[in-house]
Amino acid sequence: MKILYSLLVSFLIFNQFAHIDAYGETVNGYPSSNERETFVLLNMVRMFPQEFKKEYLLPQNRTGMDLIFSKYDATTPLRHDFSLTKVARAHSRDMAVNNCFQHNSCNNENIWDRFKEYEACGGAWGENISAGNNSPLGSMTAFLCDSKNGACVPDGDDNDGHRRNIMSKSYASVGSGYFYNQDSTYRHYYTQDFSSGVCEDTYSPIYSAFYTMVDAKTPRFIAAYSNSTVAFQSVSLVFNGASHTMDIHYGNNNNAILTKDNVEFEFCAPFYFEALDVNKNIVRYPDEGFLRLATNSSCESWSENEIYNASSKLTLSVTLIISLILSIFFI
Ligand SMILES: *[C@@H]1O[C@H](CO)[C@@H](O)[C@H](O)[C@H]1NC(C)=O
Ligand SMILES: *[C@@H]1O[C@H](CO)[C@@H](O)[C@H](O)[C@H]1NC(C)=O
Ligand SMILES: *[C@@H]1O[C@H](CO)[C@@H](O)[C@H](O)[C@H]1NC(C)=O
Ligand SMILES: *[C@@H]1O[C@H](CO)[C@@H](O)[C@H](O)[C@H]1NC(C)=O
Ligand SMILES: CC(=O)N[C@H]1CO[C@H](CO)[C@@H](O)[C@@H]1O
Repeated sequence: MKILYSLLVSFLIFNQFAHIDAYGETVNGYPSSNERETFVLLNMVRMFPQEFKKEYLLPQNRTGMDLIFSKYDATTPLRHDFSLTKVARAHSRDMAVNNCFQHNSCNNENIWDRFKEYEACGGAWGENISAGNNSPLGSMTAFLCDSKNGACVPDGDDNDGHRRNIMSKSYASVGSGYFYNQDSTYRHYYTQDFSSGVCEDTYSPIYSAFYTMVDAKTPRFIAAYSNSTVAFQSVSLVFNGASHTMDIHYGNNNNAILTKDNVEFEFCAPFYFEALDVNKNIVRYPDEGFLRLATNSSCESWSENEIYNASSKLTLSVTLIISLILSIFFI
């Protein structure tokens, strides 16, 4: 009996932590849907700044938009990092709940002390915060514009700190945090936390992949693929069980932003991405489980099963607690 329950407990514990070595899953609610969208947009901007500017910035016709990216070159995509996502979410939450807007915590705890509490593998850190935007794309535009007196400032201006952080070649990983509180001054709070280090040893040529909402009912699926030696042959979106080949939107088979439009909207539908490389290896993103077309909080951005089961996490935790109690009882 004792051995049986001990085995059960270690299996369940192993199962709960197994995701941490994989890439692209959600662990304990990190990252959320909004945070995934910000992450894929970040890599889109870093890998193809000129193309992003032409497609998403210039049509907004704001003064100074044409001066953006006159100096900053395209650079490598960033990897997702859980500890950075946690510190970023914690800060967005702090600002939303305690209603402040600053880099230090609302109780004035120093920003870098907050980083040290969560993350220990970076030599250089940076943080961008924005508030009040109701979409990740809106928040990204505000960061890239770095507006002063109503006009976007040029690259290299004293006021271009957000854009400089986003394009910095010193960073290797990022976490984006988002928190909403309708009773706070700006309601939507975004934090991007960057690090020169990579805490988790998880490599995938698909650095990030998700979707952005073109309008309330129109998703555009986006995948960022990068490997200078191993090109992809094709990248697919498998949406609701049906496979769709994605198009190279920017770049080439070694370094690309791929997109898929015109997939019929279905709330909470499961999907994942799959790259077939020239060596015939298949890379799945996320490694395990399914992403979700989650336009509101009643559907999480990732689930272990294709058939969404909001209660499955709770069931697992309850089983774990019961088996722990039982194993203590039997020791
Ligand atoms: C951009 O805005 C300016 C002034 O606000 C306007 O004169 C111009 O026609 C606009 N251009 C486009 C392409 O919309
Ligand atoms: C490209 O992919 C190969 C095989 O997965 C991997 O060993 C290599 O480190 C990757 N190279 C780069 C530059 O990411
Ligand atoms: C979320 O969106 C779905 C589909 O539009 C809708 O049926 C559901 O009521 C929404 N839930 C919340 C909490 O807004
Ligand atoms: C969802 O959870 C319930 C309750 O634990 C379980 O009975 C059911 O089999 C689960 N369904 C799926 C599809 O995982
Ligand atoms: C901590 C940090 O890197 N903050 C930067 C975020 O962006 C602003 C731009 O307004 C810079 O001034 C900060 O240094």
